[in-house]
Amino acid sequence: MIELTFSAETRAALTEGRPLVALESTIITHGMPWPRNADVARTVEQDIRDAGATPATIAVLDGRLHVGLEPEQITTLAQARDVAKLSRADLAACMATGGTGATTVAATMIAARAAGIAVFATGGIGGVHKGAESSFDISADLQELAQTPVTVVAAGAKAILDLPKTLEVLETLGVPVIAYGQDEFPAFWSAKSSLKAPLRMDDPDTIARAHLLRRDLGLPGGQLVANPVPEADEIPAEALAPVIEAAQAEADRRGITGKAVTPFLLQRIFEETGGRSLETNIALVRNNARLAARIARALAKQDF
Ligand code: PSU
Ligand code: MN
Repeated sequence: MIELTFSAETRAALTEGRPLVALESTIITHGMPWPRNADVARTVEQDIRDAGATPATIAVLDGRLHVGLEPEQITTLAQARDVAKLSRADLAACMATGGTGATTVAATMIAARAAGIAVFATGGIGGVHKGAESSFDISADLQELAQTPVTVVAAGAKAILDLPKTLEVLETLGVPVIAYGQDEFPAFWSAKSSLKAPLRMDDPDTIARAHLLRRDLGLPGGQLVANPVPEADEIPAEALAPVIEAAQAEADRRGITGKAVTPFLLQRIFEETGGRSLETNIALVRNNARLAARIARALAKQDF
């Protein structure tokens, strides 16, 4: 078994069988600017505590895989430069070389599973990028959802992605995509996408039950819970579409590829919306953290 490094808080919760929620760290290092990123990381952790669960932010620090970070480790990571963005392909390599890296959805799922944490909250998952028919840019997050048994709460997939293709790939991979409390698949900054989600659930207990039933059926993989951003915080899809299109065109022009694409687009959209996209991003991550905590509690208390 892999050796994990726990924070005092996560170690106590795991020992006592209390509900935990995993959190990724790429959103801190590559998704939001300093110093707001450190602030948000701490606030989201507190949201989870307030909702009755224990947060476990995941990252690789000097080669060690941490499950739960101490407050000063979050601060250090949030302002570190040249932190690697780790997915399934490079998690072990970073550890082998004693490096420091932030975990994406895929790598966070791997670490959560290793630690015995079943629920994970993030902003949005990676997916099929626009133009994937020529670039082949499909996030490893989708494959991970197909093979690692963690329930991931996200605000859908980012509108910078090709959402219909993302849903098609998730269907092919057998990943349950569950819209929370509405029929439509949410589009990250917007609550609606005009695409119908394959599944809908309206309470944490049902989501927890489905998680356990998949396990009992011997099915690999997790579930994607698509939780719409609260309406008061959303940016309507129409307002965002031209901004996204311009950012994507610039990325193409500048030849930006691979794992640099998502951080580049997020940064450009942040600039072009005068920072409004960041406020929406923060609101939806907090909303997802609260729902994830409720699902984790439902899982911990019930023996379905
Ligand atoms: N959600 C956010 N901000 C982010 C990400 C998600 O609100 O920065 C990150 C996640 O870590 C996700 C990654 O796994 O973007 C996807 O990157 P890629 O498209 O390169 O797979
Ligand atoms: Mn990619």
